[in-house]
Amino acid sequence: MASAAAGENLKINSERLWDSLMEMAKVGPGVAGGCNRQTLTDEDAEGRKLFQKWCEEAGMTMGVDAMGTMFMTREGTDPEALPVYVGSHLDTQPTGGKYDGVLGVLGALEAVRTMNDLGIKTKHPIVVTNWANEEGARFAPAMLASGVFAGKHTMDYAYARTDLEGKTYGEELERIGWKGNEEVGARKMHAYYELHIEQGPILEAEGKDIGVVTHCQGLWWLEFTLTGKEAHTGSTPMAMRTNAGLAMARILEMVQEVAMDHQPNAVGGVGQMQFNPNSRNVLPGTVVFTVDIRTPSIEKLTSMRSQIEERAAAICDEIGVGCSVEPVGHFDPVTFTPELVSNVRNAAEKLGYSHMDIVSGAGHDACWAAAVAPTTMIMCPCVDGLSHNEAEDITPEWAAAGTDVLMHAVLETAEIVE
Ligand code: HGY
Ligand code: MN
Ligand code: MN
Repeated sequence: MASAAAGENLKINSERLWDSLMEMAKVGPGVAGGCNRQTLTDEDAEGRKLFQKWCEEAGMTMGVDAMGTMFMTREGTDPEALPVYVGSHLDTQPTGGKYDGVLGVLGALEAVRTMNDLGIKTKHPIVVTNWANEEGARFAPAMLASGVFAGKHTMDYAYARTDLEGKTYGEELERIGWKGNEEVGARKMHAYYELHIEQGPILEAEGKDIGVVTHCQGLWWLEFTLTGKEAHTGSTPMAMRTNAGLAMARILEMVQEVAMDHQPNAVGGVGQMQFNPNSRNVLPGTVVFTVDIRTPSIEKLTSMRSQIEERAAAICDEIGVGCSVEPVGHFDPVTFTPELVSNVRNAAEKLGYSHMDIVSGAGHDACWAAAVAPTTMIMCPCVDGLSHNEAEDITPEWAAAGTDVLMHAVLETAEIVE
């Protein structure tokens, strides 16, 4: 089949893409229509095998690194040329959606499938990538494997991360049989592209098909451990209590206040908390929770963190509760590579898709890829901006538009060979 000229408005096979998304969604199903395919679980292993099968059917060869990240290579014509990497993640939140991360991985696969259909050759190889443990839901921090790849975390730190049952990343990676032999970060990238659902309301509200992602907001995950005194919730007089639960409640309220004081474009909240001993009639001895704060402004990020830590210490002093804080996740605001951002914008223009520049609210593996290679992202809308919820939803048209733009931007960088 004649290879297509770069200028032609090539389109991917949207039915095939949608079928693959629906097929992958059956692996590690949730209880309300979404997915529970948490990293390094048996469900994750099953999803990896399905992805490997599809990629090998598309003529790609697999490499796996020691963090379990999967690299599926489509050869280029110039073996000396560094590859263009394109991907995202297949792991999900415990009550995740069908598209967060998955669209980026299977969209990249669909782009390769379409290149195969059209007999397109590229100078640079193309590597479709499934980053391990993007979510950080089971093993904090988020984007752990891409963080090791970018030299932000050591392998020892990563392997020692534990889930709520005390299992370590290293043990679980061995158990599911996906510990690869490649040195993490040894691969060099010519460029990295990532397609992702927006996970926010802007594109849908503005009626835009494509988000041209120029930046990603920065983040701190601050894990607080508050130490109170276990005591009977019934017979202990109020004046005699050292109540870590009360301190936690006041800190949560304060985090909300600090985030609102830093508007616009700042967020703060808590998603995970453990009471110990977590018994209905025992005041907690310890309360452990992680504060998640984010903003595109490095000044605001620094200011929010210091205000929250100072005010939390004062709250705990007043109640007589011990307070320790450990940062368990961080990246500064990211600026993506202008040349690649232009490729995305030009592709959307050429294909006739409405588009707007956008800053990513969520963190992505692209945030760490940007530390080691020219990098950018493409976003598609999601219904009501909802994500990290089993009701997460997109339309086949949004999925196809995002994947069309991804393919064109990748081809621009990978250079079609006539
Ligand atoms: O936390 C995040 O932003 C991403 O979903 N891991
Ligand atoms: Mn994601
Ligand atoms: Mn996510």
